[in-house]
Amino acid sequence: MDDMAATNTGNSGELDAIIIGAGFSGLYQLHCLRDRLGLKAAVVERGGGVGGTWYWNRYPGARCDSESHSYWYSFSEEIVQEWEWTERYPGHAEICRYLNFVADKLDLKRDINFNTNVTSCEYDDAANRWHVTTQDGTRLTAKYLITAVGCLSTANVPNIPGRDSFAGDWYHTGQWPHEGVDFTGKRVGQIGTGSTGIQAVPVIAAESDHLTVFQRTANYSVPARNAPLTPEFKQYVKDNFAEIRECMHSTPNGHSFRIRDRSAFDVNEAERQDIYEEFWDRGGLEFRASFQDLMFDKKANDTAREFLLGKIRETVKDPETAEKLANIDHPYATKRPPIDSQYFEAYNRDNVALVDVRSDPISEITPTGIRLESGAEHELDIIVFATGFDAMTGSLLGLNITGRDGLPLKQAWEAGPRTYLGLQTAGFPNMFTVTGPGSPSVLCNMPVCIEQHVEWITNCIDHLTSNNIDQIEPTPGAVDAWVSHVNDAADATLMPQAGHSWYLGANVPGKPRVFMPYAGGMHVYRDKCNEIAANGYQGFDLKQQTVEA
Ligand code: NA7
Repeated sequence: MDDMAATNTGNSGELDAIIIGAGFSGLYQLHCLRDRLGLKAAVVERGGGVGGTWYWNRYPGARCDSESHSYWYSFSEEIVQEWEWTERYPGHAEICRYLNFVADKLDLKRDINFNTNVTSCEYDDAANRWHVTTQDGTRLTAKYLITAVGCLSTANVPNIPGRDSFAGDWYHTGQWPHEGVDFTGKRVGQIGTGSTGIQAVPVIAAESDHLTVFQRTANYSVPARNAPLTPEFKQYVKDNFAEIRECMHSTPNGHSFRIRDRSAFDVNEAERQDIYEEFWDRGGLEFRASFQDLMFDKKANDTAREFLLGKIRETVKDPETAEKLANIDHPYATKRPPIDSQYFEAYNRDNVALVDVRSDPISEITPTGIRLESGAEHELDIIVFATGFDAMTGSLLGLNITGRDGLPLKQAWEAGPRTYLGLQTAGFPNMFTVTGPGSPSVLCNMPVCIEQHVEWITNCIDHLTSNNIDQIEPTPGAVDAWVSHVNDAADATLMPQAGHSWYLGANVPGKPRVFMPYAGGMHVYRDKCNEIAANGYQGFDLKQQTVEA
């Protein structure tokens, strides 16, 4: 068991609320329900410690792409003042230390059941209660069920023929062994060049004998320019946190920078290049914010694309490798844009090779390595699957949730997730989802949308309790209208143009293709949620139920 873990077996039986997941969402939700509303609440967590996605994502180079001074809770001035990040982007270990610090400070661990896998969640119509069953057969019962399972927590391991015949070791980046992997003297194959793969390549290249990267879709990347934080910057953050938070709460993506209010065509070609150079030097996700129309106007996006392709060709010395890396088939940032530390530079090393598996797909994994359709064989000792997640819905559907009249969530979402505000699903009374599909979630800096959701849910439960309301659930009409609004918001951007993006579920064979996150902007979404609550929870059915004895 993890050294930071604590197993709590005392939280069983009847509760007011069950929270699933002990990441950023679950921890804050427990604090709000238990310490602000005085409810009896408990968390169920499959990991051996707090951290959620960061508990599992310990692959080489695992680091957050949000800057540390925007990647933390903002609800407590005391926590902001007491905690000190060390680097511009927090690494996975530091994030876990931070979440442990918060959990200890708020005394949360005594109400978390670690190492506990949920096997089913059933709504009991007659009793108006949720029953949550765990792997060891324990049954918890509560009026409210809050899923805080994260958007990127169910690993997608492609079912490539022969996978289990591989004589070496293989790992998925999202299920990385806690003791680490020793790459010394090994021939490593890495499948996947998303945000994770792009972080892992330079680190694995430096640690292994040889690294072969199997690339299906080439990807843009901007240097992260990670560095230790200076004492001056740390002080600046502490002194100006209210202002930083105000920025995070009023921008579409919840980051601590603003999208510049200018079109790519408000400036001439030379000025545009200078601006791109400036943002390239600055590094990080802010590159996307250099002009306001990059996500909406293909021609504007093309200017960023050309700049970024130019950087790949300039960096990568072998022209053939550079062309494979620059052969990008989607507009910039229509898939989640990675940021990196020496990714393209890694291809200049003698021990790194790039294989294009779009033109010559992987046909099978053999005992000794990977074979392509052309018959080419790559001998390997270790395979790293940087192949992403069954994003946004995978972890929710994995909970085996059944709602009113035994309706499985899998059935309700057969054609794709259908929620109201990403918060609730019709037919699943008193079940709330933190950063669910249909909310801004992955299009926003996660702690910002998590805090907004948790606070909204807390205020809602407070409203229900104070008004003796037994049940809340969205009306089917409100769900239909929201789903259609989510689609319209996506269609107003260029994002649906990346046909193989996980935003659309396209990375998992057989998954319905629906644009899942809400692309209308976190600031717009926040206002809508507030307005709906202020109007007596418009679009929700609030019921006083006669509960059978
Ligand atoms: P992503 O972004 O889903 O990337 C997964 C990568 O793996 C991507 O390059 C995929 O290619 C590739 N992939 C997936 N399955 C296969 C198969 N079967 N064969 C070859 N290549 C494959 O996941 P990440 O973990 O990098 O990032 C997820 C999020 O975490 C990220 O966006 C941040 O928000 C944090 P494809 O593009 O599908 O052709």
